[in-house]
Amino acid sequence: MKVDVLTLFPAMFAGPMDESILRRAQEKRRLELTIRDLRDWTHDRHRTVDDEPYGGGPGMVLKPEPIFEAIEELASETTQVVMLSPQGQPFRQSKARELAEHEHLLLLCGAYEGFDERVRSLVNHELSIGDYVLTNGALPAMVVIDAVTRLLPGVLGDDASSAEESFSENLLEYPQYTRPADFRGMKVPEVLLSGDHGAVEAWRQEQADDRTSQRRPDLLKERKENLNEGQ
Ligand code: 9WO
Repeated sequence: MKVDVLTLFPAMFAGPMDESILRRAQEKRRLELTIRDLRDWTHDRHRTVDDEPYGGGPGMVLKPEPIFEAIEELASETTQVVMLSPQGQPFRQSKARELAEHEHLLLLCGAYEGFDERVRSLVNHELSIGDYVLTNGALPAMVVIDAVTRLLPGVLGDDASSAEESFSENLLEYPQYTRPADFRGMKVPEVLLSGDHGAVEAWRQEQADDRTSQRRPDLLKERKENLNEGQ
């Protein structure tokens, strides 16, 4: 998969995108990631990318010209243009799976007060990673890259990928433990030491259901609806 990122802050991507799974995915040529500075598509001495909002109001708005020129240069018929924005649909694992099926993603990172509305005419997906105020769209773009890259064939080992498959969008993970069995008097549940795989599986399912109903009843509701619909 090829991923191009259009941002005003390329340097923000240096650390996270060069470590761990994302680094290995690039070394294994499963991911071709290019971080691009939006200012490279400006033509004035000051490399202007923003301007005051029509109608007045605080802050500045990202101009359409540089973004249109960049997309027209970088996108092809196999490209999915993804806008990261507080106004986008919530980014979920199902969307990560959908995006992982495409050959080329072009991620647009917002800044200032956001994009000129006309940019949305070129966008295939508009995504938000959550309802909180951020500095710009760089971190959300990294979240999307991380979630999608893990789903690419050959990126995760077999065990990890099966763990990925076990993740159900509507169920929280069960509690995890590792050595020592007794840490400062806090003991690992006996069932996990029993060697009874059936009992372990049943305990994990029960724990996941309990944890989900206590912490995320919204997910449980959606899970029941999906099960009723036979999904
Ligand atoms: C404004 C806002 C309003 C109501 C609820 C949440 C909110 N978040 C923001 C916000 O983060 N403002 C922006 C910061 C202004 C445009 C540049 N910034 C930004 C955030 N670009 N993209 C994002 C973003 C946030 C969450 N998910 C994806 C992208």
